[in-house]
Amino acid sequence: MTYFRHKKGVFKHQKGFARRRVAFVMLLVSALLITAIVASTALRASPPTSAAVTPLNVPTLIDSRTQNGPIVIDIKEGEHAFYPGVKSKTSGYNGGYLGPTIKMYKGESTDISFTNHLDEPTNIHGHGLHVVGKIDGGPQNKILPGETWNVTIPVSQQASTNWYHPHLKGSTAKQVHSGLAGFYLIEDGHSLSLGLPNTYGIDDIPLVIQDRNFVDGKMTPYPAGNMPEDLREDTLVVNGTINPYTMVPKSFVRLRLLNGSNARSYEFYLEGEQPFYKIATEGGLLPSPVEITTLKMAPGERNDIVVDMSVIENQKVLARFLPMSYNGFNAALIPFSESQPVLELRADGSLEALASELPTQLNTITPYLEKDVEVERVFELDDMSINGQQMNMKVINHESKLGQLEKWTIDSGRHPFHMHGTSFLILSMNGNPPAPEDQGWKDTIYPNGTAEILLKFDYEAPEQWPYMYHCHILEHEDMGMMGQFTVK
Ligand SMILES: [Cu+2]
Repeated sequence: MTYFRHKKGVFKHQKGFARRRVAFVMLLVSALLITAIVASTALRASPPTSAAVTPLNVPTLIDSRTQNGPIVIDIKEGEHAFYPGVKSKTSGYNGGYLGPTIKMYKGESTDISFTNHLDEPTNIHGHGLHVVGKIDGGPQNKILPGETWNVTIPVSQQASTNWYHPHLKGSTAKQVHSGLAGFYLIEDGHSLSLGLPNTYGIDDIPLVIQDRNFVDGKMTPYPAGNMPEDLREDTLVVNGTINPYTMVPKSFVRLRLLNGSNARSYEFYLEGEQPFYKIATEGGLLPSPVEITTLKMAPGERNDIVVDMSVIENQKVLARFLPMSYNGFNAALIPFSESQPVLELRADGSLEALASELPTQLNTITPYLEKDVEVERVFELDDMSINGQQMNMKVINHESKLGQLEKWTIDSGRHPFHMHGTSFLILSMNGNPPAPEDQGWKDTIYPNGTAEILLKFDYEAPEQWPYMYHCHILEHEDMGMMGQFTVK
């Protein structure tokens, strides 16, 4: 088995069958496309309504302000019951699957001590953090079995929803799939003064969305041997629970959505296409809440949304499984899955309604101006490489200057693009200005075409500890769809 990577719309096939297979697929496309559209339409009309029976698993909260000494995180193999009573072999941080949510504050430092109890190297990347290369946790930064990585994170960025996960070249996909992922939440004085829902697990709920396969209730382990082109599985898993519910106050409820899947993109919506509010992108709060009815998210992206639970008893959050590209040709090549439940919110009048109003002003974002751009770079993602090059640990692909405004044109095709060390603002998406809900700070983007972004780097990343840019389909990243750069 080999992987054929010379065309967009990559698929797996046997050597020697390329031409015949392509012709066969081309013949199938129109029929499948029609089927897919019909299926999609039908699914939109009838979302899943099966009652949720499992209480939502909410990761343990570790608040950095309550710690005496470093936060201790043990990285280890374990077990986790996705379905009640059926245990799967998994990995986790301080537990069987996923890890604690670590809350940090702007202007303060957080000490964390990560010990690797696995029988293979791992590392910890702070996805979304604005920190120097050495703390960022790129592939150079290995934690060998038995070793401890002590890190002090100086938090200088605004309130935002970020996450930590392994980032070793070649084993990121497998390790994240096994359960290694957790939230870093950052708050600041402003975010805490707004009156947004922020009671953890009650009206401020982190949700990591993943897809997994199960046989007899047990999670299928990551495929051994040949890595799949990209791993898309059939069952939606939310914080390690399937079809969960949670009790919430009769008020506004904040959901911090993280697409922590290896390769799948989703479109989130409420049952009946009820409106909800998007209040934050990856790097911080939006200027104002933006009312939307659907929200697409690629791997690595985070968005905070607010659902009004003041007048309804029950609200289901659902997700459509998106094809490889949001639109077009590839749609027919990937089996369409039905919409699946993310979370059932059940209003409980006995819980104190903490956030009865949603502020109309959330944040001030001073836009970067295109006229101030000093350097332009282009990133073409194709053929499992970026600008025709695959990741080479010994090659620095470019050098950025501290504080210099850069414009990056990202011709990403079907690949979500992420860079380390900073947040960017979108200048254009496929030739259009960003929609209001996309006019926030981001670090991961899936334009499904071409985007222009503006960004600058405020922290150093020398040759020993460079920053990465890469496709956030983890299999693609592991196969080399990644580059590295310094900031000085
Ligand atoms: Cu990719």
